[in-house]
Amino acid sequence: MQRSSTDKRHFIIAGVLVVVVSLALYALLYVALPLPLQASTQAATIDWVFQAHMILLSVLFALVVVFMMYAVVVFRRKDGDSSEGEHFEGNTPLEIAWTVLPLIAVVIFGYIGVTSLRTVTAAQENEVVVDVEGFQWAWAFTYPDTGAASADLVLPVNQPARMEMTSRDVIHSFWVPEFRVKQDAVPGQTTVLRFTPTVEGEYTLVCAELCGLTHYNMIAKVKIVSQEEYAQWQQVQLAAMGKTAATAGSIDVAQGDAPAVDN
Ligand SMILES: [Cu+2]
Repeated sequence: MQRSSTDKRHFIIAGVLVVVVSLALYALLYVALPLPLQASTQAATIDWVFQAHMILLSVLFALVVVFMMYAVVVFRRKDGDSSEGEHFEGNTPLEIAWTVLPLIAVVIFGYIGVTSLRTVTAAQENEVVVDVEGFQWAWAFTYPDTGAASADLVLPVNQPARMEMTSRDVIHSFWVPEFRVKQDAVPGQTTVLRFTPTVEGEYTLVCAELCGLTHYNMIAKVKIVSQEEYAQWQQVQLAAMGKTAATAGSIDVAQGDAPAVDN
């Protein structure tokens, strides 16, 4: 009886320490590893999944390290004690717990991953389509709706965008950290990346796939602007290319149907 009540006390103390260390570690990670600006609707979903994993990591770290350090410190050999430790074998409830609980955690996180991926990649109405071509070591953007072409990626705020991507040479990867989503551009294939920018401003598109000598400098400017500025920019691009909006086809996507913003 005496024995089991002491065991219980050890478990309660270690349990409280696990909770405290988990919270402290998560707070530390949250402060020490701040995420970039959240500038797309997809970013909110991805950040939620990311933070859920950070919480899980904090708890797992605390669970392992607290019990280990507690045993090392509290059950250390006392001075003058040269006796052998107690021998014991097996603990069925504990073994069931450490098999079933991780299994449940894996299934829950698998479910969260699949549903979040479906949300992030879902097709949306009124998408601005941009053909993106990656090549060693730059990016080219063309707008099939108007025929405009640019070395900068310009998109209207709060309107879903769909990148139809390919590569001229080797595999590249389209990544704007503030939008969170990332997708490879593969020679001979068209890959698709969707995001809805939510904050006007200038961002940097970086290649996230090691692709050769100046991979580090394979960047492009991304400008998220209002619908009006976007329409104007399209006109300017077309004028510079010797086309007009009238001959280049419809520019209504940009000007007319301003999207119903639902974010
Ligand atoms: Cu690249």
